[in-house]
Parts: sequence; C-alpha cells; structure tokens
Amino acid sequence: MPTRRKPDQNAPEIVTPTGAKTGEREPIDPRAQSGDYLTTAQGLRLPDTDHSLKAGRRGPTLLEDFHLREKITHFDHERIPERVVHARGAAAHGVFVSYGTAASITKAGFLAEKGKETEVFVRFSTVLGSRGSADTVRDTRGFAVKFYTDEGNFDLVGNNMPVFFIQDGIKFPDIIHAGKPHPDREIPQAQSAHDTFWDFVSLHTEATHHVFWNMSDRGIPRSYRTMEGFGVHTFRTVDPEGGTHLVKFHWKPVAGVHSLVWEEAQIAAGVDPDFHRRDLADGIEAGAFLEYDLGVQVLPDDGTETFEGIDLLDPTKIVPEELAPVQLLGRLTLNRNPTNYFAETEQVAFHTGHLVPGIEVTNDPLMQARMFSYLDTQLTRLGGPNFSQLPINRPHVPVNDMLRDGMHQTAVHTGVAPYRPNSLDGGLPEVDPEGYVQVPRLVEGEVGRGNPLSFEDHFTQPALFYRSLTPVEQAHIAEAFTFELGKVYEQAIKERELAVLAQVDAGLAAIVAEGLGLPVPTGLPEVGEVLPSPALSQVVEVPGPIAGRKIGVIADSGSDLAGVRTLRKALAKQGAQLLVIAPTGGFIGKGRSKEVVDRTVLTARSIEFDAVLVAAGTGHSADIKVVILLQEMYRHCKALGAWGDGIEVLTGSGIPEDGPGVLHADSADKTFAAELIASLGLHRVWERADLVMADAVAPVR
Ligand code: HDD
Repeated sequence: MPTRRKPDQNAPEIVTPTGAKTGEREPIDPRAQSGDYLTTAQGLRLPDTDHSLKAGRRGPTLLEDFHLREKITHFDHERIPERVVHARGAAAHGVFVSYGTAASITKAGFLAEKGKETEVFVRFSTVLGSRGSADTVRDTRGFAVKFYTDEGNFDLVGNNMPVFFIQDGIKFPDIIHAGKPHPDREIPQAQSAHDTFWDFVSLHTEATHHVFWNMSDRGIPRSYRTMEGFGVHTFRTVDPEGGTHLVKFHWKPVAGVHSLVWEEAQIAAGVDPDFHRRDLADGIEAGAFLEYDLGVQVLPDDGTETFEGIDLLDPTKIVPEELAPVQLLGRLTLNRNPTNYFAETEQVAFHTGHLVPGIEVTNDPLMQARMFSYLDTQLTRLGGPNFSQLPINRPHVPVNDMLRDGMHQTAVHTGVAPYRPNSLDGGLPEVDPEGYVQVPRLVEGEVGRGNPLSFEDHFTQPALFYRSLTPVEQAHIAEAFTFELGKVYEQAIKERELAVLAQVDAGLAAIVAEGLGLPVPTGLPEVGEVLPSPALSQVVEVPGPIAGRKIGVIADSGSDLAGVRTLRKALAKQGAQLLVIAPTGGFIGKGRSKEVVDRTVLTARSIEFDAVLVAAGTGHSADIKVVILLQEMYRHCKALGAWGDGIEVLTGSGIPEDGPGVLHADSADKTFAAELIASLGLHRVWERADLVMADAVAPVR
C-alpha cells in the first residue's frame, strides 16, 4: 500500500532521462550521446566495430556476437513511416517577437505582450511527394509553425496558399489519393500533372480556386524565404474582456514574394533536388536569416460568419486584402538550423488542436476534421501516444498531464494517483479555472450531411485571383494548365477541365484549349466582372531586399579581381553572396589578389544564381557549359551583366548586348553594383518572359 505523504512534497514529478523535471526546459544534448569512446547501447566500450565475431578468420559468424546483432537490429528499424502528406520537408528554429498590436483582439500572451519573445520551430514542406522527392515541383507548400509559448504550444499549421482544395475534411483522403502517384505503377512522383488529379479536381469543382493558385507562380516558389504563408481557415480570437473576433492569419515574407519560372523549377528538380532546403540551411548558416511578419485580417464576429458576402467558414475563399487589410502582429526570424534532421524535422508533430487561450477554431468543416487527424496520424508515424515527450515536441512550460505509460514512455513519473480528485498525491494536479475555456457558442440544426448554399459558388474567386494578376502571371497560369492537362491521357478529363476554365474565364479557356488542340467550350456561364485585388500579384515595380540571393561571376586568372572584390563587398552589405565561377577549381589570381573558386564551369548551373556577371579580362571560352549557363539565365528572366571586355563573353554566347536586364559598365564600380542590386531587387526581367514559353500560351509576345 502506498503511504500517504505530506501534500507539499507530493507534487507528482516527472523526471526525464536528462534529469530535468517535466516542464523545465531540458538541456538538450544535441548529440544525445556522451563520452569519447564507442560503446554499445548499454555503455559497454568496444574495441572494434568493423569485424564481426567469427570462428576463425574465414568464419562462420557467431550468433553470440551481441554487438553485430544490436547494430544490425537497430539499423533494420531506423525508418519510421513518412508523413502521409507533406512527407518532404525542411525546418529551422527561430524566434517570434510580438509587436504588441494584438492586445485588443486576443489574450494570447505571445501575441498580446509587446516585445515578448517566443521560441519557434518551423517546418516547410511539399504536399504530394515522398520524403526523397524534389523540392521544386509544382505543388502547394506547407508552412507549419510551432510556437513554444508560456501557455503551452500553439501550432499554426498553414500553407503557402490561402485556400484549400476541398471544403470538408471528409474528402481529404480522396483528394490525396487522386494527387498521389497512380496505385498501379506508382508514377508520377510529386506532381499533379496526371489523370487522377485532374479527374478529381474537374469533378469536385470546389477545388478550382486552389488549382488556380497551384498553376500560378505560387506553385513554384523561389525559396522558403520568399513565400507567403496562410492559416487558411478563419479562427476565432478572444480578447481579455471576452470579446470575440474572426481572424485570418497571414505570414508576410520580408524578402517579398517570388517564384521560379517553370523551366527553372524543372531543371532544379534534376540538378539539385534539395534546392529549397539547401537555400534555407545555407542562408541561415551565412547569417542571412529568414524573416516574416505575422499578420491578421480581423473580421467582425457578428454571428453571420460572413464578410462582404464571403462565407468565412468556406476554406476555398479568401477575403481580399483591399477589403480587410492585414494588420501586423509580430516578426518571426528563423536563425538556427536543426542539429539532427530525424530528431527534429522528421519527428516534429504539428496539430491544429495545439491551441492557447485567446485562439480558437471555428466550425469550418475542413478544420473540424483536422482536429482529429493530426493527433491520430502520429500514433502510426511516431509509434504511439508519447510523441509529445520528444524534445522537439515538448512544451517549454510545466506539463502535468496524468497521461501515463504507453509505447516509448521516456518520463519516470512519480506519485501514485494519476487521477483527480485524489487524496494521495496531495490533491495534485489542480485544475485552473483560468485555463483554456472555449467561448460559449450556440450549436443548433438538424443532423445531416450537406453544405451551406454559399459553399456552391466555386468560380467567382478563381476569376478574382486570375484577373487580379499581371499579364505575365496570367500567361504562366495558362502555360501551367496547358502543360498539366497536356500530360493527361483521357480526353474526357481535359474537356471537363476546359469546361471548368470556361466558367471561370473564357479567355483563359480559349488559350488552354488552343494549346491542347481541343475545341473551346461554348454556351457556359462565365463569371462576370469582379473587383480585382492587386495584393494577389507578386510582380514588384519597386526593388525589394536581396538578402540570401546568390550572384555568380565568371572569371579566370586574367580577370579584374579587384572589381570582383568591390562587388562582393557591396552585395554582402545587402546580405547577398557572390560566387566565383572559373574553368577549374582551386584559386584564380596570384598572391594577395588570389580568389577562391566557388564553382567550376562544370558544377555551376543557372538555377543556383539570381544573376550572373562576367568579369573584365575573362578570356572568352566557347565552353558549351558557359553558353548554356548564360542562355538559361537569359531565358529565365534573370539579370546578366559584364564589365569591361567581359561583355564579349556574353555576346559570344548569344546574349544581346542591349537585351533587357543586361547590365554593362566600364568597371565594377559602385554605380554598377547599385544597378545590379536594383535589378536583383525586381527579381526578374519580365520583358523576357515569353522566351521560355510555347507560342500558344505566350500572350505577352
Ligand atoms: Fe494537413 C500534415 C497543412 C488539411 C491531415 N498538413 C500537414 C502539414 C501541413 C498541413 C503544413 C505538415 C506538417 C509538418 O510539417 O509536419 N493541412 C494543411 C492545411 C490544410 C490541411 C493548410 C487545410 C487548410 N490536413 C488537412 C486535412 C486533413 C489533414 C483536411 C485530414 C482530415 N495533414 C494531415 C495529416 C498530416 C498533415 C494526415 C500528415 C502528417 C501530419 O499530419 O503530421 O494529419
């Protein structure tokens, strides 16, 4: 029989393997190992891990070789199931600092308190591909943020698009089955350009708005640094006086919103499948931290759950920023790479149900289903119910949850009464009346399956999106539809999707139909005039920041290396990096003017660079790799430049000297650097956009 203890000594303590009591911030040993000697899992020192224990030099191997068996057994079980969606991801640690501007809409301390710093972990991902798939495929990107707040963990599990494919979570398995590779041959990997995807979305036309975002430049982001994020659903916030507000969360990247061009994305998928995760890790390592502002659109919680006729419970709808501006609440800075991919990026478990007082969910039927799925999926993926104890998932506040035992239990719980009320463990844990209490909301209605009528409008908002974009962005959408549907085998599916497009925008349908060689659907009602939302366009007219950008400079030992150094300095001041590309590795130049070669002509590929320059004095090379590099840069609408006689290398590779975005100067001086920085700040030279498009879909030509 357990003995009764004095209440003040009775608090049930949970002691973790590292010795910290639960709730205290654990001193995480990133290596999860200590000592300088190789040991078994039991701590036994080993003299040799390269030879199994054999009877004689020529074997056989003995069953008693416990080290061999332990090593192989553990290896055999190293893999855990990858995420059923968002399997491919990359992550970073960071900090969120509140501007204090949210105090009137939420009591959540991490948002309301000015200057409050909260640790975060962010995982970016693609949706459709397997863990080893390429980063730059056309897809939605996950943008999942875990805030380790003083009131427990809050997860904002969002995407880089503000709408979702479906309105009700019950269809989630269906859209994912349709988007994933075909079940017979398991192809294609990580893409939507196939029959089952287009079959589904043409039959479930609520997907149209999200499909438009996928087919737009948003489907192929330049980097995580230049990606917007959205909480998608409408959330309910509760202020300190108990007032409620409906909000939509936005992440606004400080570096602006930018994308790849489609050919570039395709090349990158082969040349550097790790393109986005490399950029994320390299940027942080170089000190060019990623920054985003968290903002909200605040909408009145007036009982209608609509705003200007837009149903706020429908996750396929946006509220244009012109109608409800995004108010900024704080800044997120990603400043630390994970130490171990598996322990952190793979094992992190996000959940829409990880909420803090002041932030609540709404009746959005997509969100309601998510509230079940995220907890449930971890049981298989992380092998049981104790995944919250993994260091990356552990809250940074005391945890006293009365949850006990189970697979992979790492806590050593004390006390005898994990129930309440109890009289044995001093009555602890107590409940806190100030803890998370949902605001009362009235629920009524007949039980049944079905949607509100307002969920039936599937086409107005895709039209709003399409018509708010610039011609070049619209051309990219036309190109993407034509490409993807061109990969579909079944003509009936293409025709059905063309009919969908015709109901959104007849002009777009006509371009795509022509590209597919199919008749333009006629006699269908088209969305009438819409009020455009310029905030949806990502084309900039004023140069933005260039931190994290990479600029290549083609040079050799005869080049003007002083000029290279001037440019490097000017670019470094902006957080951008200059990389020397030379015919062979090692160094170029001599003595104190020696320069390290960062890339050889063989290892450099255009996709890595945001601009490429040719230094004065560089000997003209007819190397096909140089020609391909420069021509791809030109086709992909990126800045090119040269100083002095470096221009001859450009023109010798077929780049017109007076082409748009081709910079040249006599020397690599400050003026040249400023011109380059401005050109990089515009992201692309869109005047060249049609160079990389088929005639049928290049209306800008
Ligand atoms: Fe989901 C993962 C985002 C709808 C079920 N989802 C997952 C991740 C992100 C999103 C970013 C990866 C998290 C990570 O990096 O670990 N999901 C969304 C958004 C949605 C959405 C923005 C709609 C607005 N998801 C959604 C629905 C369901 C799920 C409707 C099921 C009913 N999602 C899951 C999941 C995943 C997941 C199966 C897979 C791995 C995981 O959760 O941890 O539970």
